[in-house]
Amino acid sequence: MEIVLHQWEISPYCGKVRRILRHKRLAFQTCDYNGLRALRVRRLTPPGKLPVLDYGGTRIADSSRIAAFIEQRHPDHPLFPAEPAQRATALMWEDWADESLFWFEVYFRVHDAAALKASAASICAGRPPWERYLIVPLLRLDYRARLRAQGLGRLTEAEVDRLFAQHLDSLDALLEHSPRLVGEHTTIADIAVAAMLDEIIRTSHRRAVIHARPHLCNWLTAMSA
Ligand SMILES: N[C@@H](CCC(=O)N[C@@H](CS)C(=O)NCC(=O)O)C(=O)O
Repeated sequence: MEIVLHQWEISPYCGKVRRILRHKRLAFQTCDYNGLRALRVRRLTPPGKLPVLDYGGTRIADSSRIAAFIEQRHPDHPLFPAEPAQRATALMWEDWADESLFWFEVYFRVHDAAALKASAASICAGRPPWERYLIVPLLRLDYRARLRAQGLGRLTEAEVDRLFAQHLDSLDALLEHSPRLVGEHTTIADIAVAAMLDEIIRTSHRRAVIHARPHLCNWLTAMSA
């Protein structure tokens, strides 16, 4: 079965799907939409968002739908706990990572020149250099507008840092006495949260505040093993 992930390397949702496929021990190829190739994403799926997964002849968009699809086809190494309350908790974590933590990642990317530069290098890799001068300002403008609509974009950087630190403290406290966010084994909860933190670690100097939390740090290391 050929599996192709249509992605941007730096998209945390695409990172989430890479983690899902690795967790399931599934071989896959990636197809990047860097630079102006991004214009082709709408041909893959009308919402124009990535990740999109081609699984044999089936095309699935959206990381959560991809997770559910893969779980159904490959039940070994489950992503979703069988016990109903644990399953519900894992789904809530996934939603929190996708809908809340994601915006911190975006904020730290577009409000920091160094992080934006590192992201630009990835999002324009393999493309003619001039595309970077077109795409990066557009990306910055677009995501700053989305952040304002979402709400975080109206807060000062100090306030966003305070809220982020509070989330990290919560994660660190929860992980002090538990090896994973839900139960003993890796679930979609761990994968979704780690995928968002991965991108902050990759491009932002905020990686230091993540690494300062020992239990969170141990969990991230265990998750990457
Ligand atoms: N709910 C979707 C969100 C995907 C998403 O927002 N992807 C971003 C990249 S991080 C995207 O495609 N942005 C392009 C756009 O919104 O035009 C999922 O879980 O896959």
